[in-house]
Amino acid sequence: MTQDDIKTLDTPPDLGRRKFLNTAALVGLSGAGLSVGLSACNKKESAPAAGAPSAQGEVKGEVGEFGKYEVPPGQLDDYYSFSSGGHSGEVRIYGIPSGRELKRIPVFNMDPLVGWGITNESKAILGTKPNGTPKYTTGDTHHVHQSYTDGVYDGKYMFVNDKIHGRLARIRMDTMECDKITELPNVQGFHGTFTDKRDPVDSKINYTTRVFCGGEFAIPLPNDGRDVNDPTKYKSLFTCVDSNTMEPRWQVLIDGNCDLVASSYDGKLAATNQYNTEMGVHYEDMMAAEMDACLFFNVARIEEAVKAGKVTTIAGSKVPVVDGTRASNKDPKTALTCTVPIPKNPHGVNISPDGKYYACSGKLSPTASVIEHDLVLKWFDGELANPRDAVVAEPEIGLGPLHTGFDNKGNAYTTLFLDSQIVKWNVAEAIKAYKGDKNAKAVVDRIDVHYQPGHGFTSMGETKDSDGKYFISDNKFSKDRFLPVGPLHAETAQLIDISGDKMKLVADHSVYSEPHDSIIVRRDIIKTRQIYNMDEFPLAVKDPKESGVFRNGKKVTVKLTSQAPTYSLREFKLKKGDEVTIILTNHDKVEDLTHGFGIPKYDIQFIVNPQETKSVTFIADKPGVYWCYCTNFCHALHLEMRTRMIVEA
Ligand code: K7E
Ligand code: CUA
Ligand code: CA
Repeated sequence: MTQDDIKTLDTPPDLGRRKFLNTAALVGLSGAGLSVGLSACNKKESAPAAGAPSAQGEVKGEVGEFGKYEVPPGQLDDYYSFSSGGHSGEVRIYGIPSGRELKRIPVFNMDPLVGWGITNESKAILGTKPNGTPKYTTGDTHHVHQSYTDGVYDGKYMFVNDKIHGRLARIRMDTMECDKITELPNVQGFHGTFTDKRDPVDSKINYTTRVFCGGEFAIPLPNDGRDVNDPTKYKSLFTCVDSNTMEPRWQVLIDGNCDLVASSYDGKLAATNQYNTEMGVHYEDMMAAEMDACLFFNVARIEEAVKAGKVTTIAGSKVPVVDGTRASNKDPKTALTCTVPIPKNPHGVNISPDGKYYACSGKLSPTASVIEHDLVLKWFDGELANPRDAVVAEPEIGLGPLHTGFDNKGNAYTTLFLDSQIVKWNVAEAIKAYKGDKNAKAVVDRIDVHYQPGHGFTSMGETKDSDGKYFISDNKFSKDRFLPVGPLHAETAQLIDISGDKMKLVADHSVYSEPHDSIIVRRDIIKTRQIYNMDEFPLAVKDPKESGVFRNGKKVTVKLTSQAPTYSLREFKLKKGDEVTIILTNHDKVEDLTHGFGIPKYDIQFIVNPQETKSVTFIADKPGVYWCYCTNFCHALHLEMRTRMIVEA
């Protein structure tokens, strides 16, 4: 910053900018020969024309109608949106309706800011190779869902899958940090996941105990080089993970593949759509059949079978596996699974908030199939001969239907990938039409989105408390909607007001690739902590006086604390070849007072939040002086917050 820059800060910046923008907008209009537009513009007292930059503080006319969706400076959003970040491997948190990005939670990726994949604590969660580096450094998060108590989010945990390496992560909602990661045995392409919404077996337990996980890619089991050329030996597994221990409880061997997963509100069923009932290993083969399926799992029967020991195991894993293949589950009275035929290559299965219906869309069919929960249960009781009769509606809704969200008035909102639209349709009307009522009309409204939507979801729509206020369309392409930033475009999460009869597009939120799937959660459900408790960390350096260098042969422990704007050690000495563990405890108790710790040339960087302890281990293989400095701006003397690491030759 030069002295000139500092001087310009004295003039209120808004005033100058506003003047400039108004003039520029007018010049732009007259330059284009739009004299009519210009006079209209004058009447509205400089309301910005479409395409012209709008000046701060002058939202009027067309822009003004969106005012009620704006969150003024200093005010808070009504909802959180928790979003999987796709192949970034992380989870993001946004405020809704503003679209403000509030946080990124590193999960399956590396993150130098917080030190994820760098600190010993994060590596213990991620798992490591024998050389101490993280086992995997890539991740692909697809679906986020929170823990439930009796059908509504309880604010305890969030779960997210990693498609690429078949892992499930748990995020604590009080700190919004990942605390456990489980790798599912014998699963490749772990795609859909859903927490159960109540315990199906013990009626006294209302809270989430299970997380269901669908394996998408069928592989030889075990996948150790045998049977690679025999596709008939390829199978998928549907896994249940205990949400408390994060250990896999059981797996179900199935034909075909799992894709998305849904769980029922009574805890009795879990469902997965199957697009590859053909068991094709080549692209064309997966589209050969006219009908694929939605596969239902009878959770109580599976758990009984596991208890009774009717299980096998697959080499390399101790997790009990039950047989859910079609050939072994023909008798409804004993079946663990029920196959409901659904038109061509469905994608997405979602349950309505009243717990009655699943919507499963045929990606290559313009339909959404409505499956009645109670009729699937009837099939399991032997009272419904044909599982296809559990389908009670199949409205034609548009091209490329994928995912469905629900409001609190019986309407469904489905993303249409090929049509680039959201279609609103009424479930009860669709059922009437399916029964032959000529006057029934399923489709209520349509709205264009920009462009090619993937997931779409309603506010609180995955809970009994669905409130019918907002829908977000997570789009796969943004093309011309934002300032160009090179070949990799921003992606869009478009906010739609669904509270009225007509859907109304109210905001384009730009998102860094990729806004894969999200949930919108009422803010009162989330209760976070502002600081840690020092006692939670076994390694905590509780008193700055405990600081120092502690040597045990070549193994050296350096203990230090931070308190703005200093570290407890001004310097510390090591010898070349030492295996060093640095333990840093942040003694600041002030909300938001985070410090960092970076060591040049040693590739170490992490932060410690108030009252938090973190550690790193490395070999001091480079002699010299290394200024370890605070990376997180914390104090007027932040730049002075350093300690000197001296590595003696
Ligand atoms: Cu949720 Cu894309 Cu992973 Cu549909 S899947 S879009
Ligand atoms: Cu401590 Cu910057
Ligand atoms: Ca198919």
